[in-house]
Amino acid sequence: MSKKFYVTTPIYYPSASPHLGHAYCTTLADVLARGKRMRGFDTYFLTGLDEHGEKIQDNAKAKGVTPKEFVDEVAVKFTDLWKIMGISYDHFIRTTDDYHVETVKKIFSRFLKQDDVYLSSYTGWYCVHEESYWTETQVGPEHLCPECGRPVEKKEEPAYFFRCGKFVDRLLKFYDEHPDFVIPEGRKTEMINNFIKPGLTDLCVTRTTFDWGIPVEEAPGHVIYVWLDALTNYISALGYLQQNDALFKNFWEDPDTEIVHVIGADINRFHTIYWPMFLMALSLREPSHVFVHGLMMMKDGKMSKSKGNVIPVPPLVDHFGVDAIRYYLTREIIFGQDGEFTPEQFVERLNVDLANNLGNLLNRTVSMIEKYFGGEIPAYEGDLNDLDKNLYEAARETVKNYETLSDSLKVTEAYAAVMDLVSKANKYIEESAPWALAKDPDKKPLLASCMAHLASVLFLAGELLSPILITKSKELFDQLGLDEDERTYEKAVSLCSLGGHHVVKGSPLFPRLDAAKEIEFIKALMAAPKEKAAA
Ligand code: ME8
Repeated sequence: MSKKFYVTTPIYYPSASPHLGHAYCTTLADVLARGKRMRGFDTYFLTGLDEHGEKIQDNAKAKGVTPKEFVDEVAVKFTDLWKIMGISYDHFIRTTDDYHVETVKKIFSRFLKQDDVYLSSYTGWYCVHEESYWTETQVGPEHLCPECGRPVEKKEEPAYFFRCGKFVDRLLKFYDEHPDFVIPEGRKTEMINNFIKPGLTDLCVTRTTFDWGIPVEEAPGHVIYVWLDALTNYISALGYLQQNDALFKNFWEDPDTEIVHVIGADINRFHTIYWPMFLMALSLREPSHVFVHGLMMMKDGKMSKSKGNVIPVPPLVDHFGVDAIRYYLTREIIFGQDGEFTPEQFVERLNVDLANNLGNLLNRTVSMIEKYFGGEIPAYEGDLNDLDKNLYEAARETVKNYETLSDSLKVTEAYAAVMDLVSKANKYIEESAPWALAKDPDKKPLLASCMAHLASVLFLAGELLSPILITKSKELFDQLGLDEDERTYEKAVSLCSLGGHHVVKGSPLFPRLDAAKEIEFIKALMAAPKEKAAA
């Protein structure tokens, strides 16, 4: 198993402020990155912005600023959001960054030299909103964009094209040899049936009708068209074709690095068809996985800035705390499926899982250790009965499942497994009935064993959940009286004895929410007027 991990999010369009949909994808990638770092993997986590293109140019014009001024302003909103969401990226790329521009130009020159791109003229149905050309069949008799449903326009212009036909057989062979390249696999079948089988048309990679893009040195008037520019970010950020390419060597060139692109289903085609082809043309290795997550939906369809039905994240974080939002995003939408955001489910999820399950387990355990043992965690002296033994077995099993599930990118399931252990620990309290054991002095060893087991399992749960609960896991460790240097993955998974540690009761980790009040609060946020991206 490789000990190097490179994870990326899409680079978002800074056409309007980020919303919960962007936070969803970025949080998933962050949870993956933190989970791997926690387990000692050499990890690199990239996110950023896709700043070129006609839409940005139009938005800037409408605002009376230059495109660069426009993107500079929105970029701060993204970096500010990632700060409050605790996103632990190693690098934030902007496609207007000089090093990226340099790499893209070099790649285009190489494609030109290799005859992978050629000059032609393009006539097609173009959707300004999706920045995509579509075929006659795709737009249908009504000439509507198959992605967003808006009217498309017929366009003709000189353009360079990437020869997809040259790579299609290699791509299919690659799919065959790497059945887990696209996760979930159904997303690959979609690509084969909808795009490859009907006959893949060559991809337009330059444009001449706007100039907000990377200029093509060899063909004045052409700018690199959005997807070649955007997809290259995954390697330009590491220094590909630049003087300092140490990161590229370490993370991309090493065939053992696990490379994961986390994306939404809307951009699947670009990541699973064209990106591998570009890499083949460059004789570079392919990513290990493209992880296609579902979309966050609202009652009226996909949450999106052009619809204006977005939920702003800062007031949510401010009100519920960063950990609660991170937990909701990771846990609620099952990976690979779309999920609808409703205030009712949001509050319910936080109350059931965080307040009633995890918060309650910590609260009860710390209170009992105070009450029965003066606050000192008793030493573990073996599993004294079947209940103890079963709990530790479940804990060991959880670690195994957690690792396997997170390594196969089943993020929701990995954390659900940990929460399941927390439920088992609560049940263990009911079954062990420590309050009854406490009444009989002969049962003191059993009582001690129960507390020792609970403390170790809480330490384990806190550690496994720490990639999500980035602040509350620390509070949990504080309440268990753990020193900073003891809070390691190895120690937590060893289920070692915490005997002798002094618990420190704190405020509840996740106080129970007043559902009616909180639902009203979220509904008011949803109803507040929002900025709408020009479409
Ligand atoms: O497509 N639910 O940028 P973009 C979940 N620049 N995820 C959502 C979402 C929602 N409602 N809305 C957006 C682009 N996303 C290109 C990408 S990559 C080389 C270039 C997330 O700003 C989701 O991950 O439109 C989706 O794929 C991405 O934002 C699209 O972001």
